[in-house]
Amino acid sequence: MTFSISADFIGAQNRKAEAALAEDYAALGRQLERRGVDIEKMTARAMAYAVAVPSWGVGTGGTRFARFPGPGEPRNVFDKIDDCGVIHQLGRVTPTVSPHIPWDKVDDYSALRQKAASHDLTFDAVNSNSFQDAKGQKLSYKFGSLTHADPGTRAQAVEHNLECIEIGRKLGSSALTVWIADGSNFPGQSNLNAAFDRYMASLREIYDALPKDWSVFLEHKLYEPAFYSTVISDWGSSFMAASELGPKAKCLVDLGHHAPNTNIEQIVARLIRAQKLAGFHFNDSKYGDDDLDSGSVDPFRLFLVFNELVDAELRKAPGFNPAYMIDQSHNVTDPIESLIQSANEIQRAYVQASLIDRAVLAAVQAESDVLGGHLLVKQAFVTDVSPVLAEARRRKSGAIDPIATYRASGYRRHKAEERPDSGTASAGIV
Ligand code: LRH
Ligand code: MN
Repeated sequence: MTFSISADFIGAQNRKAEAALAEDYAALGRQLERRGVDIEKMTARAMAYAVAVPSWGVGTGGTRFARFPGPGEPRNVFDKIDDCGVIHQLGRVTPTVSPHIPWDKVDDYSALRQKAASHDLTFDAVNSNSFQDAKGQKLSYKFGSLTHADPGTRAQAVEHNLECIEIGRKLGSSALTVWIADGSNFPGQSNLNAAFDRYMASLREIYDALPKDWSVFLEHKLYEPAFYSTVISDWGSSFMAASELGPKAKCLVDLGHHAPNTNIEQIVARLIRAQKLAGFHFNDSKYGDDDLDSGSVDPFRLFLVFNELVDAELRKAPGFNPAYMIDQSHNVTDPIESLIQSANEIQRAYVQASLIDRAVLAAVQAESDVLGGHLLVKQAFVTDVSPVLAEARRRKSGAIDPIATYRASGYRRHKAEERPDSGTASAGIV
């Protein structure tokens, strides 16, 4: 029998924190009431919010230089689902897992689905992978995949994506996320226009194979691993492709995939207007695609993205139904703690942006009252909504203080005993 955290243990931990929470919640309630905000409405929104965790995020991540596995590393996707289960059990805001193929390939997908269900989890968008050569693969993706100059290699990559759709159907997913590393490192290495044409031809085959209620999420990225040109490098290329493909194709925004200081919230506003916002890969970064914990470097940027999302939600923007997913690499922290905290920071940005009275903001903007508008937005960002987030967890039988409860449970220590060290330290993101 493997170790799991009991509901009684969480309850016992919560009883130590309930009185302080009640006090903080009441105080915040009074503060918000003076601002015409009903704290119960905010708690209901927090309880309704959900973000997916990446299956690949519960193992220790690495860089091209090295990866330093921690104790009790998940050995396979079933271990990963157990760890995703703990993140949801304590935080109560991550009911779905986004799988990655072939990293999560198994023989019996209904067994995997049942395993997830045993943790109240379901599967979100499936990620294909034609940026690595899988074991036994005939043709290499060294020089590209869906846009490779060789038709055989493109066909192999298309076939892989069709296989991902089949796996997703078995897992109950309804979307395929396609990020490709295709690009070049030298001017003259590839024809920039022809590469995009090849991308469109390959995506057309994938798009036409999508089941009726499915979507394909196109993920753009400025650079890495290609360092001169990347075929789908920005939202413009992604939007062009999604528009040519059709209504089932939308643009996925990974926060780390832009040049430093890019106004990502405006890209989000544009994609919402065009009904082409697929959703997000949330993370944070200071320089490149650092895949750091959401809200850990620039929480104001995350908040400003949610300011656009909540505005769209409340004005009932047509076609607005983004998929919220985390995509991070946990190189120096316990991945479970990082994902609990990151989901909390994403939920925090959603609640903070919900504090803004949109009618009042529109009125001051109509008056070109510059600081008036800024102060309304800033006031929401500087409001500590922690009691709302903790109360939402308590009401959903989660942990008032999930990180402290996780540490007190000794879950990682138990997993270190149950999961013998694979001892295979390698380089790379997983
Ligand atoms: C590419 C990316 C993509 C995933 C991978 C793990 O940088 O963001 O979404 O497939 O990370
Ligand atoms: Mn991503």
